[in-house]
Amino acid sequence: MPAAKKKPVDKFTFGLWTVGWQARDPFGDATRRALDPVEIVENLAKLGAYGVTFHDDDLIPFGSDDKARRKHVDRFKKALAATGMKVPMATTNLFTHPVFKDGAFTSNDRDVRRFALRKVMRNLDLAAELGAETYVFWGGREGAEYDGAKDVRVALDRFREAMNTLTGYCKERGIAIRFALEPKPNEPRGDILLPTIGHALAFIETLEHKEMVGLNPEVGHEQMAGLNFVHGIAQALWHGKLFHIDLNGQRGIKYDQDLVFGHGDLVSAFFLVDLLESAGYAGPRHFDYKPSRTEDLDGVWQSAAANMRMYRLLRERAAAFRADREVQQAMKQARIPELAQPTLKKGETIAQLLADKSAYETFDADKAGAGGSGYVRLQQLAVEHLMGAR
Ligand code: DIG
Ligand code: MN
Ligand code: MN
Repeated sequence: MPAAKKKPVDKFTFGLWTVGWQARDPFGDATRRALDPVEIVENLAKLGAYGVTFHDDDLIPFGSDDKARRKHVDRFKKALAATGMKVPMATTNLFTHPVFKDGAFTSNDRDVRRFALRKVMRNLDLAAELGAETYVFWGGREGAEYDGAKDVRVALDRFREAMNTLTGYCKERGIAIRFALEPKPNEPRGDILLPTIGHALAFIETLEHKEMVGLNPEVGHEQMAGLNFVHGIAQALWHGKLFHIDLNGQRGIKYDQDLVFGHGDLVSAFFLVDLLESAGYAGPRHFDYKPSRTEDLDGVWQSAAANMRMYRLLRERAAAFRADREVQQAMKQARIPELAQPTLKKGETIAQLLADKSAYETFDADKAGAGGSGYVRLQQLAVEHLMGAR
């Protein structure tokens, strides 16, 4: 397989577990053969991807001895070198093996918790060896099906202890990597701890090395909870905590679909790209999706290419939307630029506000409430750009 020729302009990355998913689900066997990590690296490089990401077990089968581990790593590194592919992010599989069936960092079984910490430490060393800048923590098994099974207050103590221990490990070892928590409300657990961006942001503030810890939000995960992903990303950016992002598609509040990016709520995907681009988000555009179980291997590679094409198309359309004079005019009419103006005048005191009769005593609330915003016209312009109708 020829290595990728030109250096990719976009930092599009994929998890080994995405295109490598054999499409086993709770109701059916695999419909595809396993893909070797080297085959994945070569195929994604050919499609123009920038890099790959991995869980330890995606690359090194669980339980491999050190010799086998080194062999897997070395052939992976050879493929990376041959194709120029990068590894911007790594993470740990703390959810497949039955040992984690009741969680990893928050398992009631203390020995499991200690095993989980050591498993992450080993993979943090490998992440550093491969030059990863971000280390993701998706707590897929941290949770419960029954409220009596887990005292969440105590579970959060253990989760915080794990984070403090692991950030301490990185500091001790001089591993310059940032942690990114990935929230999800449920599945595979009935309820997962730190279920949304909001919960995770609050939790991060309690950590010993909170400056090292941010977020890796996933489109479908917030949408599974019925939340607005664009708003969640905006708040993550506002906190300076958008360290990484998992892009995919989700069609409403149901099981985690992990569709191709944009194949779920397309209008939301349009405004997400508009936000990421206008905010100058410089991190990888990481696709954490699953090629549908109905697809063969040709379909797998077509789906990978579709993710990147969707992002590029949406970026073009969002730029055209912003450049459209009619849109700019509609934004002005909706007084969107005015929101950026502070409510108080520079240096205005409480006394001065209280003395300003126009702010209350003579304020005409009926007149102010009568005006129309023109948001619908603005939305129509956005959707017409999205549809290529402008
Ligand atoms: C699922 O959305 C999770 C796992 O695939 C992985 O731990 C993480 C990395 O992006 N996403
Ligand atoms: Mn998902
Ligand atoms: Mn994810």
